[in-house]
Amino acid sequence: MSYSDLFLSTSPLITISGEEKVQMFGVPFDSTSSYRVGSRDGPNAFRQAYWNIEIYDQILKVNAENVPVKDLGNMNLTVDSNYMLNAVAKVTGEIKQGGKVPAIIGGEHLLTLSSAAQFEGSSLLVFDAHLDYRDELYGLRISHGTFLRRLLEKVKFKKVVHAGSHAISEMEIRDGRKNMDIISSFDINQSFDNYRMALKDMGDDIYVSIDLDVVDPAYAPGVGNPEPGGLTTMQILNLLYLLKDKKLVGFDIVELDPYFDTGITAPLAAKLFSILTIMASGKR
Ligand SMILES: [Mn+2]
Repeated sequence: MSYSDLFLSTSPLITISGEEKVQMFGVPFDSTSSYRVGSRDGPNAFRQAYWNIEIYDQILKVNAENVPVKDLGNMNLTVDSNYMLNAVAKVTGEIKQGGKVPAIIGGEHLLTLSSAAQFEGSSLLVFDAHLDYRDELYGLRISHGTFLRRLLEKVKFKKVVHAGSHAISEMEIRDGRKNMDIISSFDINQSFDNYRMALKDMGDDIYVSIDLDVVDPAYAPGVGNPEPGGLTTMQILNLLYLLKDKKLVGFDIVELDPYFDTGITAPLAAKLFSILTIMASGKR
């Protein structure tokens, strides 16, 4: 029996059959969420949106409906962080070992602590309103508000770039700066130059993690911790298109909370997924 047999169930899936490069799974987990819970139901809201948007890409000139994807289903429901982190590490590692690109839909950002850890030596690109670089949050050292600090304590990446921040603490920016390039949403709103420059030093292999709260609540209300001052939809799309010559080794899209969505955020998550899937499949 494989880890995916052990940890994943199958229910309405977005599999597009063929010789796939990308294998996705959902992580219905939100038990360290510090504000609005509900992202445990993000993966299925994402799938529903994915089947209902147009996924021909006008920039990449590729129809994502013709790009094979295997949907492995959702991880077993749990409220135990250690169970979730172990399962995500094992399944992500198994997908990687099989020569495929893991794509993970959250669920809260804590899952990235395990998924990105499978790609030591690659570069890490995080889009997030928050730095998630606290030492602890509400009594937890393992939390969606501390994951990036925990990750960088144990895993050595070639380079770490954090893009789109607009909700940070002084301690996080002071400590975080030592280990990563931090490019705020305000900076990006002025110019993409710093982002382009940072990408140059990242090498080819990049793991991408997108917390949907990097996008302004006007464009993405369905998240756990909305913060005003975020990117526009067009900005996040254009930032992703700049990755088209990179090799995406894995990616995740997290913090989709359907209970606060108004039909906007899930389709955005689906659109971001289709772009990353086309690029990760080498079709661009
Ligand atoms: Mn986050």
